[in-house]
Amino acid sequence: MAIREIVEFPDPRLRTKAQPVTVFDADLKRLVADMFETMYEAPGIGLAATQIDVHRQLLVLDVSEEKNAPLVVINPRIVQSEGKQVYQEGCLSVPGIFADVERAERIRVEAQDVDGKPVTIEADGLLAVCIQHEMDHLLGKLFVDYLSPLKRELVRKKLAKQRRNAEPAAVGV
Ligand code: GNR
Ligand code: NI
Repeated sequence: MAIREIVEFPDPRLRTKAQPVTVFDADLKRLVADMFETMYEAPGIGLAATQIDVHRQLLVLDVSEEKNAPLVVINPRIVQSEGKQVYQEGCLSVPGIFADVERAERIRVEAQDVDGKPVTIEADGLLAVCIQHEMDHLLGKLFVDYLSPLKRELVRKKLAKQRRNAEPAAVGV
């Protein structure tokens, strides 16, 4: 297992549209294991393959308090959605930024598990938010895209400043 580097906004690789997973083999299982390790270490409650520069329709989630409810979702499609909820979202690719986003309250998702077996997931509340957030990543979309262009520009500047302050120039001693 390995922790993978998480790509951050405004990196254009986050705009890549993911392709379906077609091969359910040992490589896929290794990729899923790396994604869980990367997500738990971050720590986050979800991770889309897009965020580690793998452009396949694959996401992992664990919205439990105890971090004992791992969920793998492959080639997901939302087949039903109802209601509305607003949740203050964050994103590992947009670190330190939080903003309210409106999404469906309840969704039904048809997907596949790591063996390729069809699964149906009924989700509401935070799990529904997280699945919709991750599915956006697979389309090259970020939660900051729901903000006004002005606010998005402020986010970009704040991230640039955070990076300047976090990474002092490497000078020898
Ligand atoms: O860790 C995460 N927390 C979170 C909080 C509110 C709404 C969505 C999320 S997903 C995020 C991890 C992430 O960036 N997944 O793509
Ligand atoms: Ni995210």
